[in-house]
Amino acid sequence: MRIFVLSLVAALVLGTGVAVAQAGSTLAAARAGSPGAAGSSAAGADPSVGHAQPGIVILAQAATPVPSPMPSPVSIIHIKNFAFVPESVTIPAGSTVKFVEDDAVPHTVTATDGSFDSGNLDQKQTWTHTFTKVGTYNYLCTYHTYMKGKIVIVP
Ligand SMILES: [Cu+2]
Repeated sequence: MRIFVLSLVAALVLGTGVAVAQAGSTLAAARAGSPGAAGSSAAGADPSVGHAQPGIVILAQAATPVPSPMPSPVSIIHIKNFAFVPESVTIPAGSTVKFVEDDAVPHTVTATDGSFDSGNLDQKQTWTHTFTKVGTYNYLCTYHTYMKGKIVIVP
């Protein structure tokens, strides 16, 4: 009986020892594998870093055009005393032009090729248009066709 208990205890101890040894070997295996795993994950991280860097570049590229249209190209053309002031502007593609109607009588901003048309603009009204394509845009006021203007969009 006592021997059995002792052997049982021994078996438990041994079993625990085996379990510890197994856990230890598992840890050892994990440790042994971890440099390889770390190496492979590092190697795997390299492509992801490589992807992340172009992604950051793309984000930077995407972020650059977002602020740039805001500070730079909003040109203001006043409609004043039956004239567009300035009569001619040269601005880069993507620029937005804001027309400000200063006259007491209504005017329009109408492209001669029909590519844009503000419709009726009363005093103090504004109208904006963004020019994305390079080209020369002649426009006039349909109420007073002698009122002419020109917008040149350059790359
Ligand atoms: Cu007019």
